Amino acid sequence: MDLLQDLAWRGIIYQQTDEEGLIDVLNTDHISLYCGVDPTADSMHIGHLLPFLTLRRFQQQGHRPIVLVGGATGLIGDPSGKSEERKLLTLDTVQQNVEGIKKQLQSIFEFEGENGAIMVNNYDWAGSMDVVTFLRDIGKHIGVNYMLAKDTIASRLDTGISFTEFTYTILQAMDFLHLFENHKCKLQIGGSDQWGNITSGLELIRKIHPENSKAFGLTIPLVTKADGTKFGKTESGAVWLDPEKTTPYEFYQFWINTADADVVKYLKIFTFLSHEEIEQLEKAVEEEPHLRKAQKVLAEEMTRLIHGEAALEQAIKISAALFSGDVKSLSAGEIKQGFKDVPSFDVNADFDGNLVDLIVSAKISPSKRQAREDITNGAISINGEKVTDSNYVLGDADKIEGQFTIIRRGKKKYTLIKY
Ligand code: 383
Repeated sequence: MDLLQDLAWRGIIYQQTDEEGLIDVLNTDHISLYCGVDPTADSMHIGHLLPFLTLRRFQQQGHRPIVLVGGATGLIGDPSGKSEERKLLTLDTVQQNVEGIKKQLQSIFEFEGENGAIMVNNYDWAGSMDVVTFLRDIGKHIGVNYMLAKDTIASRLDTGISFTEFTYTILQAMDFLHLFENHKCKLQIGGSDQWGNITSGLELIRKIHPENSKAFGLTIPLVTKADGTKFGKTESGAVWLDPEKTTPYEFYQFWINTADADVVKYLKIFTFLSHEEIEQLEKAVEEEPHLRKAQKVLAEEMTRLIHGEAALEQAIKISAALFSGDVKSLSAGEIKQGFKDVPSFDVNADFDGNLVDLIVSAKISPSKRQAREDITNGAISINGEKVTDSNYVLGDADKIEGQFTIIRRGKKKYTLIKY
């Protein structure tokens, strides 16, 4: 099975220009291909992952990926999929964001070797282009009627679109042209929202190089969930690749919580597992869904890919500790990850260790009386161990690395005490 067949099997292809042509080119040659990301934040989230993982599939087959960070386009704002004009980011913010995103992309690709990835920033060519050159050499080739017909622009004509955002698609087209001319880049891939921008590039290449304009576009479907809710969102917002924003434990949990109805699809599009391995897991979902084998493998593969082996081991350890309630074995760093969304309480400097007082001030039990009752009833545990003495005084041994005590009331209600 060749690369495009594999992509089709995985469900990674949505739209394509000239399918036959691309098959021909890939069969005869190794190519360079690209995908871009705009630095609208200092981190990517899992919504960005799929096109870049797809670039990696091409790299594994000997092709050269070009990853483009939009230092220039990020200053303009892609109207695709947006119903309102974007707020401009400052030059400083965009430059900081570029650095964050570059670091993340660096960890996803191999930059050494014959088909090592290349990282480019469109600010390097678009940032200094003068307006007269832009209008004469680029703008002259793109018809306004052609632009108005694009979904992303047509859908904004009622509510309004600035000339700035209207022009965005030409900037992205210029990138494709630049990479076509300077890196022999023949293919641009992106999410389905990028179809209009990708085809603008092909239009520009065709106009400027009519004799030799073999270039292609391919889009990837939007990742959907069987229950109709939006993929990649949790109660606390987007799932970021930056471990400071979404800890590796949270990242792992996100994938573990995949529904049975989605998990095989996600294994296909997000992981590099073989067809056989995925088919085995598909069987496991059908025959023994309660074991959640497929979810575990998905979570492991993704966490290892983005955060590395050590962070994965930690995420598994934290998950097991939270599941069994045996939290004593966790380090302070692991507690920070695992208890990020749990209510917490900072003790005062004059706190004398009295458990009943602590439970009341941390709002674990509503009154002293109730607190004593909860303790004697065995409803309270400290760092995973039941405490039934209502006169208990917390000591240093109850402070994990001098920083935390985990108090649990009942089965699940955790509170993180911080010193
Ligand atoms: C800029 C200049 C180029 C080529 C691409 C770009 C960025 C592009 C864009 N992409 C999205 C982004 O940056 O806005 N105009 O957030 C997302 N991508 C990828 C994928 C996706 C798209 O980075 O569908 C999801 O992640 O294409 O929304 O020369």
